[in-house]
Amino acid sequence: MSAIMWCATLVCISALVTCVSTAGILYPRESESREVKSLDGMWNFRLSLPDPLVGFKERWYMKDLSKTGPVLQMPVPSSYNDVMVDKKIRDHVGLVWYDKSFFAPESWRQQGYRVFLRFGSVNYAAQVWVNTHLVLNHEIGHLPFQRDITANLKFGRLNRITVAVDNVLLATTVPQGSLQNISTNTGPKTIQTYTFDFFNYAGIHRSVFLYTTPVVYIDDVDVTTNYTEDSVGLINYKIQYGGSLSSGETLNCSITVLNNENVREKFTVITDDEEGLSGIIKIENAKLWWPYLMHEEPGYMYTLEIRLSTTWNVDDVYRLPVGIRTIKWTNTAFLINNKPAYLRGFGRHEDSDIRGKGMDYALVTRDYDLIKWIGANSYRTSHYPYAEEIMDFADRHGIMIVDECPSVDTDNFSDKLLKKHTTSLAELIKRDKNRPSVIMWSIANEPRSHHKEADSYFKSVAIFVKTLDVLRPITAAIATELDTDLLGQHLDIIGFNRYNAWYTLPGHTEIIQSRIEDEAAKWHAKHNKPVFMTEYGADSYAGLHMSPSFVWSEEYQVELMSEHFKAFDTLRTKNFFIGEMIWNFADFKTEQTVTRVGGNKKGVFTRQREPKSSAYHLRKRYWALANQLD
Ligand code: GCB
Repeated sequence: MSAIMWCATLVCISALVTCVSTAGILYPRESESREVKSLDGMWNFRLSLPDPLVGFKERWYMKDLSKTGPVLQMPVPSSYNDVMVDKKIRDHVGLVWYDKSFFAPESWRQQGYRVFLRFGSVNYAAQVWVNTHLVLNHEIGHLPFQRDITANLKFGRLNRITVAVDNVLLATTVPQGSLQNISTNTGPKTIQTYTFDFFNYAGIHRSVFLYTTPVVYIDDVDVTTNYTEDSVGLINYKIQYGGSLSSGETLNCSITVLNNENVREKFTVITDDEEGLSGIIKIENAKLWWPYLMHEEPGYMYTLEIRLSTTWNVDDVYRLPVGIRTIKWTNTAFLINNKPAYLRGFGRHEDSDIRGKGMDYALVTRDYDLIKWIGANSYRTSHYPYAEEIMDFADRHGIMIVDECPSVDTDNFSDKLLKKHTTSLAELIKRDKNRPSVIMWSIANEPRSHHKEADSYFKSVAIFVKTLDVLRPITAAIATELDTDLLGQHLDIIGFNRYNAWYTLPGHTEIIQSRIEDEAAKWHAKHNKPVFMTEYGADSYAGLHMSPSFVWSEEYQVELMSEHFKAFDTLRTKNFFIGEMIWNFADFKTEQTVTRVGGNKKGVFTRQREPKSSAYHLRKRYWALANQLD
């Protein structure tokens, strides 16, 4: 199979990728006017073999997948290339096909509902048919996409959804990859290669929902929050509706505020327009959203109950969780509710045995329990947006999120890539803009930012993000050397990744303290901006003990951390250093390489979420820091 052929596969899938849409992408929530039906469960599944385009050539979307040949049953959500033991599936490069039948109740038609089909994430590119009609194209994994499919449904009968998923990564995808042709004893073969250090999991990774709305419906809501000195919480809101009003029909929007016990709050609304689509809500004696351990009641969330009434249609009701807090940053500090915050956190991955990146509530619950057990208050969604269900936990537990787009290891700075990169940020910001937990937008991880094209490329990315959100700072995780980096100048807050005594001079933990102190100070001196460490760490093989400490042992990981802690303690006295995020929360799978033993082992927890010695060590530090600072 030639590379051209593979490219054709992807182009075929992504040809209809449209510009950034202005429509909303609110998370589906049940209400008096909305039903939500999950399509999670077992789906039919087939690899597109032997010819990657066979599914298109034979038009598999026109019939039941099971009628096209032998199918497997694949769980959704999950990564198909982690679930099965067949190596052919794990290593498959190119298209796979899914389909599922579902029932669309006749009552939906009778009530005049619109029906939306929504995917939380399909990695990497997806094309979706409903009853043979092409309804959706989406490129870039980790982000939701949806469409009103009412016109394509058969009510009172079974319907079929078919999804083609393409996991190929190229120079113009986000993240990037390339294909390589190799010869094997069974003939030529194309393999996917990439530079990033996590497994290229693929499939339908998050929940698939059908949800209904009235004909005129709440399409999007924008909120920003503030508060006055006399404890009045202020919520600026703006509502966008979808659907069109008939001639002579009027519309009215009303809001109720509920506290976290679902009891109506004392509030007033001052609307900007006759319809009540935008305005300001004032809540007396408001409780602020605080990060974990900065307050005895972290993650306090109100609910905005939004009711959209029209003359002739059914009212639409949507309940949006909202936390009231402010974010500010100066040349030296990051402040939440006007109080300087120090980030005690992690880099993480959506990764676990068997399900891959498949969203799993049990795992998410365990992870947040561990995050709180260890005394952390933050993490970076390295290296892509995490599931909305995961972000909900962050809101509710008061965990601060550095929200990252899927740009990893960027080494070409073409206009085509820039467009996709900014599209990923637009979709991310649209999805997460209302979340109090999101404190920064991370626009990249470790781009080759010494290339001269990186300057104008990242200038454009930063300007683009500011057109969408001026209230949160922009950051990135920089690995380029300080002297040659061209990205830092475009950020509000500098994040830097360094692996002293690991990739650089392994075994020599004595280099760490002075190097980190020196480098962090230089980043600040160069840009006059707050600085935090977005990655440092060492692999350790759980259960490997060596005395004196030796690379890969639990002891070495602990020792390396201790040396960083010394540097961080000095830096904290210098007044520009705003946080530390160890790499990584838990061990995770990577592509096969001889530098990884069953994956990356820099976790302080194993993949099964059991603590290594480093977890206890970090716990001691994070709790001590919390007690000093909060
Ligand atoms: C990095 C990358 C991260 C890797 C890590 C490592 O700099 O940002 O994706 O996993 O190093 O462990 O090598």
